[in-house]
Amino acid sequence: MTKHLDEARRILAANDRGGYTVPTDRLYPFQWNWDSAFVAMGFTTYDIDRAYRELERLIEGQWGDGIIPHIVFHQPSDTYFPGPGVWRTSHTVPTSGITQPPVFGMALRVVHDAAEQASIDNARTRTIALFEAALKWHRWWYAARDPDGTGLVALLHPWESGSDNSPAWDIALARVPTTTDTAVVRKDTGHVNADMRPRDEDYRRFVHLVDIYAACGWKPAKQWENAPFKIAEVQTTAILLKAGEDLEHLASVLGLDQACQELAAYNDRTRRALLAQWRPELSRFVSRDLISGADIAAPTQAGFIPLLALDLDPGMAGAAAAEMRLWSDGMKVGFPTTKPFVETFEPKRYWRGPSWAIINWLLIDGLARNGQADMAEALRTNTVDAIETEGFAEYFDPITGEGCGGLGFSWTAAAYLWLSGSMN
Ligand code: 9WN
Repeated sequence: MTKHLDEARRILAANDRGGYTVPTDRLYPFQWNWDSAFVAMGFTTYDIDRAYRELERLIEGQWGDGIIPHIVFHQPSDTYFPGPGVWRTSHTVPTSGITQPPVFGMALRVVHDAAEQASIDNARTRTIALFEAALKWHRWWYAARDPDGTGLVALLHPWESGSDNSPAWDIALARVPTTTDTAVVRKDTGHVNADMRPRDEDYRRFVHLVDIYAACGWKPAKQWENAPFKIAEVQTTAILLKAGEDLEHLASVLGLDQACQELAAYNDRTRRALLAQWRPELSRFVSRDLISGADIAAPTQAGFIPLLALDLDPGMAGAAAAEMRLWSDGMKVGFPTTKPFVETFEPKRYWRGPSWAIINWLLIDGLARNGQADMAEALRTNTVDAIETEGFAEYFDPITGEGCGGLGFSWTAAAYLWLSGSMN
């Protein structure tokens, strides 16, 4: 184990670009939003100052309206597409114009608690500055991505989910044209096998959406009006709620009473809305396509992520756990991001089946929260074993256990530090 812990720390050091961590060299040469939040939690196991730095560098990319974009282009690099020229945003530190799951608030609580325990200097001041940024971002989520006040937040681009080519988007994305005036010059397939990546057609639709939002001047209200892809999404909403709970807790321990009340109100509404997305006949939660008005029934991991943020009654929790067990049965590495052997399941293609350590991390916490300690522990040891066997791969083929995608991956290292640690 020590050997692997050392290796995990070496990977984070190798991917350090000056206070922020790239997901992996060349394939992802910038700072990614939710990657950095997981990485910050990994850092708390041995370097709390560096954990704070990771979050502080990320908010250098925050815009005046509160969004923390999904990529911060701190330094130029030509090994990734699409770069700043395609995004056409106007922030001083170049950034993309869309966002990613708000794990940030969860990470901030973890970092703050560790700093308090270790009596780190300036912890309160550093936490408060990051807390203000997080609160602004949560306000942005509700204003920009839930203007009707439903309690569920919507994604306008598959990249915002972090699960880019999930089968959950197939129907909605098929409505998005493949036309674009932007030259689509993919770089990813020069680094990893094309069979493991989203398809060319997906990329053309991804870029079409970027074109539309750039033409809206990245103004949230205009984007909302013009978006051809709009999904009220349960994985992101659950993460927003869990992060909202963690921020509410921080506001309370820091004595920020008004913020505490504001967050409690957001959280209460979202809790009710998320719970209403449970479908007993499927034993999981479902997202809604806001363009067609239809439930998204595609069986993906997103349907179980709400366990992270809700306290389900034992009947519901048991049903979700039983369904998860069915999906994991016979898999070498859990938890598959698409239900095995349905038509859309592809065990090596990115978010269409493979197991990801950070998704497992969220599911482990969700299972533990909902009285499924044995299952949580089984998934934790399975994830740790997979990494020890195959290394710090981007993700794993659930059937064979093979490590796939990029190697020396930061969030896999962070997940290992966290999941293998005695502190949890
Ligand atoms: C687009 C960095 C990111 C992750 C996402 C993952 C992948 C980017 C891409 O890599 O997305 O954001 O170009 O494929 O899907 O979850 O944050 O690791």
